[in-house]
Amino acid sequence: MPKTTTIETPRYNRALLKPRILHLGYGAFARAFLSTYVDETLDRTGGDWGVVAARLHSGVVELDALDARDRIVTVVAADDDGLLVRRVGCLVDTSHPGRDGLDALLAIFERESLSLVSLTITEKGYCSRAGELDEAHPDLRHDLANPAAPRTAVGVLVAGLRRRMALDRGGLTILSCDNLPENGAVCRSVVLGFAALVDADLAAWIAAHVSFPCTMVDRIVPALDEAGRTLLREIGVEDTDAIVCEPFRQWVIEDRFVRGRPDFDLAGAEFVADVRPFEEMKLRMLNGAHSFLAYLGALAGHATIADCVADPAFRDAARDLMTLEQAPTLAMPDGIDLTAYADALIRRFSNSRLNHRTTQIATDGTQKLPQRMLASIRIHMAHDRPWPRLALGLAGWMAYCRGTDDTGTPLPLNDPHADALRAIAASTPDGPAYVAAMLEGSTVFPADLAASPSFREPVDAAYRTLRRDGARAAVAGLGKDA
Ligand code: CS2
Repeated sequence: MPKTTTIETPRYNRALLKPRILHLGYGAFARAFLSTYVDETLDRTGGDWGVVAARLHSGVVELDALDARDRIVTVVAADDDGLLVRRVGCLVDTSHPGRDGLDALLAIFERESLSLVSLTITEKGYCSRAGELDEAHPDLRHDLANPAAPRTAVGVLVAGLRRRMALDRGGLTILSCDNLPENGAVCRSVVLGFAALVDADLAAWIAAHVSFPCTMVDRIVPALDEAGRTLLREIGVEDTDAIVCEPFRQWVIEDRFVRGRPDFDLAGAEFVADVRPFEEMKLRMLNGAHSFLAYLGALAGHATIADCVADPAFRDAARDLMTLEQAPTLAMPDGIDLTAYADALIRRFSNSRLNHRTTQIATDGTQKLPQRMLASIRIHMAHDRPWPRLALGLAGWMAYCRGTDDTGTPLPLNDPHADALRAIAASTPDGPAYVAAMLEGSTVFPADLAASPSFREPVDAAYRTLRRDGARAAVAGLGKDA
């Protein structure tokens, strides 16, 4: 049993809540992150900031389960010191187009009370390419041809805002909570890009009335597995979709809300004028190290991030990646100590309660690698500095995409471009020809990088070492000749 278990329940009057926030993509992260911040703010202030939890694709069963228990969400923050169980009460409704019809979801945009639409739709949900609307995206093409019956979050946002404009309900704030650099700007660009293609007046109205603050979000929230369920049973939590996550959380937000906002700072959020340095720090140091450990760890047979950092070779390499190859690319405001940040991350990664699977973090590599690794590599290339750990991280992703670990055990490949990646692996023998084909055909590498010998050579060399020595030895060898 854990050392201490504390249970918190809502202290505010749930009867006062109204649908003021619509959250699209209400999965594990949103439960543990957005709802906890809203809930703790309500504890301090009371008020009417209720949340409607929406999913667009999967998730009907989870939303039904939430409705069945009065929409109380159980979030368990766990580490080796103990557990904090929070019964989150801020949900006022759930919505799913596949269950309730699209009209019911779009009607929420018509509500006078609606002030904020928050998003956790993952990197791929933005249907963007280099920060702009990817008009070739198959789902977007569907939505552009059928703007009243959208499938994508971007199409839903534009259709919802159209309803709002038609009823003259006023603007609102769209708050991206995904791990993308300048997530608010990307969101604005895809929403305006889509709107401009379907209705120029709507695009102008959105530009004038809707704000898209950028945010940096951070809390490690693994998918719940058997170990998590066992822990929940031990402490008497019966919700099958309760969340086990780390105690740490950080939310840095640009304070540009056009229709009010909860005082999230009372729950620990930081409002700043420019989120960019914090986003870059988190994306490169935390998420970059995560991806490095995920691909190379999975190849070496490590099931979880905690297993990786229990292995000294991986722990040292992850810390060196952060301090030697990511921190030097960052320009932080005074008072931020990146070495201390790296040490804190290694401690968070060691949380043995979390069971954060390397194969979970390995998903969607094509969407993650640019901001987690390529951005820093460009900076090193411009300064003529070596980047062996980032190169090995990219090589690890390429090797992972071939579908087996170093002992031949299959690895799951989940990625929007998985078919194309599998086709490259199937048609190219492992080795330099495969690296070349991935550099050119995987959609990850911009043409200028893929064509640059000073980019190709380190990746190629890292891949050779990885295949010759295996992932563990390649990771252990990092820094030996530095
Ligand atoms: C992880 C993130 O799955 C992943 O790619 O790197 O979900 C990570 O756990 C969060 O960003 C932590 O805030």
